[in-house]
Amino acid sequence: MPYQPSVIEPRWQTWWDDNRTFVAVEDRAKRKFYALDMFPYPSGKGLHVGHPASYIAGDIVSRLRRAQGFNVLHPMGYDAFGLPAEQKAIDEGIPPQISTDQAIVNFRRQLKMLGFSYDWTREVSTCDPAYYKWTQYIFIKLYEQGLAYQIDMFVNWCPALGTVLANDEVIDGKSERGGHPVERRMMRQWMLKITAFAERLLEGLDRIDWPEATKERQREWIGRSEGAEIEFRVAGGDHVIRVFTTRPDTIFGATYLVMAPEHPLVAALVTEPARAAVLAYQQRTASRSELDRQADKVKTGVATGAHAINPATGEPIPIWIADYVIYGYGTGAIMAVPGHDDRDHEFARAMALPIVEVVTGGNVQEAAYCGDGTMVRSGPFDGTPTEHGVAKQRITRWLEERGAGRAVVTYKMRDWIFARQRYWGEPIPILKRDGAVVRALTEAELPVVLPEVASYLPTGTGESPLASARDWVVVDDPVTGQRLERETDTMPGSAASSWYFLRYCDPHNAAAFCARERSDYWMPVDLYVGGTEHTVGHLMYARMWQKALFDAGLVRDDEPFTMLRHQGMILAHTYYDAQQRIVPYAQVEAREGKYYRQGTTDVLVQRNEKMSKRKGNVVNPDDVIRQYGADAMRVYLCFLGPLKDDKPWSPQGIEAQFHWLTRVWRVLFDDSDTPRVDASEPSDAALRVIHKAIRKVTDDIDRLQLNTAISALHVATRDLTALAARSRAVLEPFVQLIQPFAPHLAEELWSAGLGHMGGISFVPWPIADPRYTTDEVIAIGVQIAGKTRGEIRIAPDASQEAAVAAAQASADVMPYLAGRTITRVIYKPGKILNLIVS
Ligand code: ANZ
Repeated sequence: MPYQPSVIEPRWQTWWDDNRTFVAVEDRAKRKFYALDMFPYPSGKGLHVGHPASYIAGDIVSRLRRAQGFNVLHPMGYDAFGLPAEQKAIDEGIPPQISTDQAIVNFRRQLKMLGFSYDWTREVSTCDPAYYKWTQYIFIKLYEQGLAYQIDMFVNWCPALGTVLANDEVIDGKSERGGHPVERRMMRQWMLKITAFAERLLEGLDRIDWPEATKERQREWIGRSEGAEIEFRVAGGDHVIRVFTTRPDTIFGATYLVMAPEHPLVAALVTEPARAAVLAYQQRTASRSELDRQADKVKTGVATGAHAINPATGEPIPIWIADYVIYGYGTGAIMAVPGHDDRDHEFARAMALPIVEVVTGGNVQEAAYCGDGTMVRSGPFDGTPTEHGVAKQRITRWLEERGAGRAVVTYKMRDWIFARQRYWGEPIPILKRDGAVVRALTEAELPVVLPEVASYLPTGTGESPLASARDWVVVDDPVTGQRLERETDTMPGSAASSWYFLRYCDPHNAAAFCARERSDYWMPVDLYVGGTEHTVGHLMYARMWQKALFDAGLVRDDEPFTMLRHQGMILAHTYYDAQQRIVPYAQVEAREGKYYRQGTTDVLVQRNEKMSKRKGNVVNPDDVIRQYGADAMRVYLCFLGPLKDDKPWSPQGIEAQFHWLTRVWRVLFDDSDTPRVDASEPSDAALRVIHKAIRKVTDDIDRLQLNTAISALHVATRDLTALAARSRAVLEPFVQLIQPFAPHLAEELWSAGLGHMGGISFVPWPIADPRYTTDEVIAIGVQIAGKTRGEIRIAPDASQEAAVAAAQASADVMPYLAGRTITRVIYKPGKILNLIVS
């Protein structure tokens, strides 16, 4: 019975299931460890190798922590609502519930094949009414806190998808999914007030162990700006325009004022002669996205004919509208200071508006000067330096005393659009009459279950397909005694994933989304592994929900994820022939650096690319496991490189890892597959090998440096093989070190090779004995041109560089090297160093 993954892997998976090995049970006497993976969207295509690349890391840490005595929660589930299932329903007529269930069956099978130590009894699926009842419940909690509200607003409307999209679902004016054009449209939308948490979302980042780049992107997305809100009276009327500025110290240089075209005051103050041009400009910008507007090279705009009084100078300045001013940011209006702001400078040049220097340091007629300097042409402030914000503070106070301004903090982030006009999502649990909210449902009325509909097609009117289920929509409400209508919008994809980590703590609770004592025990998550693409979506939303639940007294912690790590993308080696055609792996023959040969003539170029069906370079986990086994796949994905890097999958690489696992097998079994283990005393050399490996592998898993942990295990395998180690005291810890990476093989070796019953998962993790991990030092002779001249004390496996350096530093040898050059080195580690000099 040589190493046969196809035989042992299914056997151990069944054994783990039968023995409930990974079922997590709350136990206050034990320290807990919560390892969370970003749950997959169960697509019809099945698992992508990118999924295991991330899940393996969390599994390895979970397995280490279990052996270290932690009570580990390691769950898995499905983020099952979403557009692809709905698109399939439209295209193929298969109801989303059915195609999603089929996909889940396939995902579960594939995940189980990989030997993950998930507690499968805690599996959740977000489209299950028993789950989304609680998503609806949390929505109601948010509504009760004033955090869910409706507003008429400009939204990203995608006609092709028939739905509104969030800003992060729109890329370059096109929908992220499908690449359809997106336009601006005024619609009534459900919103979540994430902006109310801006300051806390920033502050919390200082308390969590996340990659710095990820924190920085969240900070940028929140976009905190300190500045002032300043009031400009409109000349000849009662209107007041408020502007937001980060440079109040430049107010004496504000030579015009610009409002966003959609600013509601525009209609009230526009003069008759300008009205037609203003209207035309407003219509033109209405359909443009914010991104496009800000990217414009050439600034456009029109004058309203009205004027405002600069509160600092008392002078009238013209009021313009221009689309470089965004309605949703600050106050939707700016004081334009062309001398010191680039965009204002461009605009002033284009429209021939005056440019005034109020801070010294540049030539403002040529270009805006944005640096610090001394205030000039600024009345009582002349001579004030602008550094360190002193001038800003003084001028803000001065304006405040005159009732014209105040210090404010503004954030770039917007509230979260929380409605989709689609079918396959959680119905929003609200009853309305004539479009206005009458009441939120109560917990007892949940879940609001998705009705069956005749057509999943978007209605195109902006209403979701649910609107056509009239029997479901119309409710004779016992509470109000009125005939009401259900909200027909559904929640966005990011709703369910904003709290799933709480449900895992208490997945079968029918009376609460998660009992407080359960979340108190398991939360916060100790290790969360997932991709960077969720940085400003899911990872931000989940933090907000946690804070809202914290405020409602429903959870203890206000940050859900203590430690976060990212995994990179798995790329594919793709081979092209001279005609740029893709060549299948099987036809690729000899390798010469970056070039490969097909048959005898063609030279192929290999590139690392994103896997895609179209390129035919997608790696299917089923095929890999069938050929090499799950353990080889797990080990290979770790060995590819640092977790967070993008790295190419290579078919040759996995074969090498399969061969390594075969050698691991041979450490425990001889050629006739008889266990080698005996009760002999271990040799010093073998103890050194194993204890060094224990130290390195443990440290590396802690730091998620899985590739170097595998290298250390390669070395240990080689050395134990060379030493023909048989001692139980060495072979047992060796198999334990293999366990997190290749758990099926380790279980087999633990039972068949070492004669244990009861599995390896909870056997206490070995501890490195420092007596065997500190390097041994021995004396070796140093010869100069064959004559012994002295001795050096170095490790028996020290490198040649280290040996030469030691010789050069030795008092005995040094005189023989003075003024000479070493021309050749003959080094036998642990024996002799011979230096040839000239
Ligand atoms: C006058 C000024 C003078 C400005 C100057 C800058 C430099 P951040 O840092 O991104 O917050 N601004 C304010 N609201 C805007 C809006 N709705 N659309 C477009 N631009 C807007 O930038 C704040 C600055 O961006 C504000 O300060 C304002 O221009 C502009 F020498 O006011 B400033």
